[in-house]
Amino acid sequence: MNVNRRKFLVLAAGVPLAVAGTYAFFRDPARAGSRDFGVPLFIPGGSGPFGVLEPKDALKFTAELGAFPLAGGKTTPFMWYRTSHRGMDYLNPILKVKTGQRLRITLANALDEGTIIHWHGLHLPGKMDGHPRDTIGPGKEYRYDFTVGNRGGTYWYHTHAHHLTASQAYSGLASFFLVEDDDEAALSKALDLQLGVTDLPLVIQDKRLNAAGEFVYVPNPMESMMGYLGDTILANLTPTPFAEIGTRLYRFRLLNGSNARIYKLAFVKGGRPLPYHVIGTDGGLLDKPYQVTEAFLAPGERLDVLLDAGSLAVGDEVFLRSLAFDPLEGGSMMGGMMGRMSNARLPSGAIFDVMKLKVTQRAGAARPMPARLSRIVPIDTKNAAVRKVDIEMARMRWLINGETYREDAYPIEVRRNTVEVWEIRNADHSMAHPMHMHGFQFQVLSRHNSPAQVRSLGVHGNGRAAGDLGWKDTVLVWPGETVRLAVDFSHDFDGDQVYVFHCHNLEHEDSDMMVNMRVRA
Ligand SMILES: [Cu+2]
Repeated sequence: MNVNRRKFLVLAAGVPLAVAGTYAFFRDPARAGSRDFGVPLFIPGGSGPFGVLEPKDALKFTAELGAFPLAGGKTTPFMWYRTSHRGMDYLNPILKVKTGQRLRITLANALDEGTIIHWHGLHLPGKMDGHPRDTIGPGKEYRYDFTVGNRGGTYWYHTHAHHLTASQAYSGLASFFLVEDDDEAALSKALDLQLGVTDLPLVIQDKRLNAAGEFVYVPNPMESMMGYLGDTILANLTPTPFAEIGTRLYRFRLLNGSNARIYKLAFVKGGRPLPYHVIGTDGGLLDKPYQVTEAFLAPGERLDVLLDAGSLAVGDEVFLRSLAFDPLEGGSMMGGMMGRMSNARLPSGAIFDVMKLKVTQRAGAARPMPARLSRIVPIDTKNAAVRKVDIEMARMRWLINGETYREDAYPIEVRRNTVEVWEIRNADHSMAHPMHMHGFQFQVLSRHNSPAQVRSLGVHGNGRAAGDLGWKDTVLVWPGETVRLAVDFSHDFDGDQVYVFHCHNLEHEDSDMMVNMRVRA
C-alpha cells in the first residue's frame, strides 16, 4: 500500500491545475471551511464533478487519476470517471436513467493499475456486472451494453478492481446511478420534488486528510483486517457542510460510500431527534413511508428518506447526526485490539455530526405525504430451499462458509428460476458485516438474536428495521445475529451467470471475504 500511495502522490503532482480551476464552487475563499459547519454543501447538478447525466448516446468512461478541488482551496489526488456527453464534460457523473433504458458504456482504463466498474444493485448478466475477474489492465477497455431492468431507486456504481476496490473507491471511483420509473415520477410530482433542489443525493464518507488536505489511505495490517476508518466526515465530499432549506419536505437519498464505517443516522434539533420517514431502501421505494427517528446505514447501503421541515421556523438548525452505538467489536479478540491499533481518531460507533441544515425561508403549504408509494410483492418462499451462510474469523481471515475468494471456485451454486432462503449467521466473536449480493435484489425476512441496539429498531415484523424493508442488495449482519433473506434467482440471460457475494466493508472484500456465486441455467 505504501508503494501505491507514493505512486499516487507523485502522479498527482503532475496533474495540471486547469482541472481544479474549472470547478470554482469548491474554491471560493468565502466558502472556506470552518469547524462550525460553515461550508456550503456541494449539491450536484449540471455538468462537471458529479453532474447529472441522462445518457442519450453511448458513453466512454475514462478511469484516471486527477486532482480534485476540495473545500478550503485545497486539492486532493482523486480517481474519477471522466466522460463527455453532447458537448458537456463530467467527472463521476450521476447517471439518471429510466427503467427499460439501454446503456452502452465503454470503460477505458487510464490508471496505472487494473480496474473494472460494478453497477451496484442492478440486475445484469454476469459479464455486465463488473465481476472482479473481469478487471482490465492499464490501457485496456471494457464494453458494457445492458438494459436497466430494475425498479426506480437510488443505485450506485463503483470500482470492483480485484484487490484494489478499497483504495480505488476511497480515492474517488464511485457515483450515483438513479433509476426512474412510474412510482418515482408519481412521488416527485405528488411532493413537488426536484433533483438537486429538494431531492438531494447525499453520499456520506469518512476520510483521513494530511496537512495538505489530501486523502490518505495507508491501512496498517490491523486496519486491513478490520476496516479503514477516517476522522473527517464528508457529505458529497464537503467537510462540515451546511445547506439552506425552506419549511417544506425534502428527500435525501443517503448513500454510505465509506469503506468501513457504519452510521446511525438521525436528524437532531436542539438535542432532540426529529421524526423522519424512510421511503426507500437499496432497491427503490417501499410500499409506504415508515416513520423513524434513527436508522443504521452500512457501507454500500442506501436509505431514501423524507424530512418534513414544514413545522420548523426560519432560523432553526437541524443536524444530520450519526448517533453513538456499540460497534460490538469488543467480543472479538481482534476487535479489542482494533481501538488500540487503529490510527483513526474517530472510532467506530462514535457520535458526530454529518451536516447542518439551516432553515432560511418559508415555503408554501406542505403537500401531504402519499399514503402509498409502490407495491412490494413478497417473494413466495413456500418451496424454497434453505441455504446456510456462516460468517466467522479463523486464522486472522474473515470467512464465508469457511471459504475465502478463489477465482476458479464456486462455493455457492444456485439454479436459475428457483427461490432460496438464505440464513446468514454471523459468529458471536465477530464484527458487523454488510453482506452484498451481486446480480439480484433480495428481501429480508427476519432478524434473530439481534443485539439490543438493533432489536429496539426492529419494530416492522420479525425483528426488521425500516431499513430492512423493500428490496435490498446489502444487509448488515451483527455479531451473533442470524438474518434470513429470500432471493428469487429468476433471470432472462443466456447460460450460466457468475456473480460474487461478499462483504461490503471494502478492506474485508479486498482481503477476500468474497465468494463466487454461480447461477446455473
Ligand atoms: Cu466484513
